Amino acid sequence: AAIITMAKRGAFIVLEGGDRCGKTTQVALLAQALATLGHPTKTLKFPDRTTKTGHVINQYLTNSVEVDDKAIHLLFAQNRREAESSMRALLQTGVTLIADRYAYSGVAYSASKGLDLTWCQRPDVGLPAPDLVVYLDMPPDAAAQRGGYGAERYESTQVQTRVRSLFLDRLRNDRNWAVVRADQSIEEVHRDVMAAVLTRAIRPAVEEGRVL
Ligand code: T5A
Ligand code: NA
Repeated sequence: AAIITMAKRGAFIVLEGGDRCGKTTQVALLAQALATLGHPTKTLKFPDRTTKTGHVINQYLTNSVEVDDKAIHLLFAQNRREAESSMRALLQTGVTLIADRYAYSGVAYSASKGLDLTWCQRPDVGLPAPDLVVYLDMPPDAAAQRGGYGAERYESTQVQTRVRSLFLDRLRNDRNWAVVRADQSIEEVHRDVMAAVLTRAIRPAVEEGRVL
């Protein structure tokens, strides 16, 4: 039979969680593992602190400027919007995208300050939706023990507790979410992330290479 060579859309995977839960570590390990399995892979990080909006966001997070709660919310959303067209182009050419935070962080952190949840969701409407969100769940007390914790704006147990409960609400209500315990060793977290990704975002290799 003829082989149909239409490029398959890449998978879009997001890792979410509270501060210091290990997202950056796990995004890198996941990207490496998927590349080894033959999937062209690209990683993204939100906020992207390298753009103009990212520069202001970085100043805000490091407490060197104050910005109105609603205004900074819109700036985080704009920072994602800047990446939209390149994300779509990559997915279309078959690249698997792995994002370190996404619009869900935008909603959880802003809503934790008392902003209306529906209002918080609005500026991200229309962005590509992930195939799978892996939520790295970390008790705030355990996160506080990790290196570097406490340096940035939202890194307090009080804020992290509110953020976590907003993430857990989302997890309960969205079937595209999977939860992984983040208070395990790096290798154990990676094993659980891989299991979720291979069963729920990437079709198992056995299916892909199916023969008669
Ligand atoms: N935010 C973000 C908003 O308010 N609105 C938005 O729209 C968005 C997108 C910046 C902040 O902005 C907020 C949320 C944040 O408060 P960020 O730049 O992603 O977001 O900052 P963090 O989430 O704090 O990222 P970190 O780099 O601090 O933490 P990670 O990426 O979760 O964790 P990682 O991998 O860097 O690990 C942290 C430390 O723990 C160790 C690592 O070696 C490192 O030292 N570690 C482990 N130690 C023991 N066991 C493990 N399993 C470990 N895994 C990692
Ligand atoms: Na941080």
